[in-house]
Amino acid sequence: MHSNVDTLFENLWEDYVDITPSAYKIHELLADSENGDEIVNDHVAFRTFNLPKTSLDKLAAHFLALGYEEKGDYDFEAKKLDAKHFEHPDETKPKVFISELRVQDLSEKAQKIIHHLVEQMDDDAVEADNFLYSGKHWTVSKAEYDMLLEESEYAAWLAAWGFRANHFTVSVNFLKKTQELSDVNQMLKDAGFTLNDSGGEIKGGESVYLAQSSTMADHAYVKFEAESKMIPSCFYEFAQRYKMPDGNYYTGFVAASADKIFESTNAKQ
Ligand code: OOG
Ligand code: NI
Repeated sequence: MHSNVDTLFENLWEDYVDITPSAYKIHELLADSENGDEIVNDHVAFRTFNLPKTSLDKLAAHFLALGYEEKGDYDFEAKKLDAKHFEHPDETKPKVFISELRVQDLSEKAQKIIHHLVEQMDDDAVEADNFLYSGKHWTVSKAEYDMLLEESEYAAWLAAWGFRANHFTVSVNFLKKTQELSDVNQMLKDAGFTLNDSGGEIKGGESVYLAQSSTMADHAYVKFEAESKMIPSCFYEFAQRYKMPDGNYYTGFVAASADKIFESTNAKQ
């Protein structure tokens, strides 16, 4: 287990930007870092399979050991996913969103591919300090990736990239240049970034106390069994939180919005 929240997020960030070069450019665009203007990270998200070796709870154990607490849970019927979110008592620490694929709900063929991948993992791999940014623990062929893609974009992404931060999220509330998500989106588009427009560029809004947008994932080379191919890697998200009637900012997630954010790594149009 990691000993320190901040070093964990530093390691996650290094691994993430390696395959998400847009993240650097977006930092430059949104923050004046030379003048000490830092980006505040709202949350980081992880994906996994609901098998014993890789379950959501086993990933979550890394965060619970660092003082995080379980807060909300979410169900994504069509995508066959369950998710939970976690918060740290120190609210300056990023929130964590972990989802897991209900493998048993996929076709026999897809289940067989996924079981074959996870069988290649050591039983206790998930407990390693660096597990959350350790990538994939298996060999996967391009044909297997393509087969998974037919059924579940999520399964295909996870088979190709393994365990790592799927995205970081800029907290729009803490930006200096603007605190409005629509302004951020405009800046991103003016700079040539493609936004995920599934369900509209802005998902949610003041009525659900959370407005979100995201870029479409960068593309990066991934090593398949016999070849390397460019496929969608990771994306960057932007979140604006609103105060609830009790005067506190909403700290949860919104399933209907999250459902669309998942599509930021879609390989098929
Ligand atoms: C997670 C998508 C959901 C959010 O902020 O609602 C999400 C994923 O793509 O793995 O991040
Ligand atoms: Ni997110």
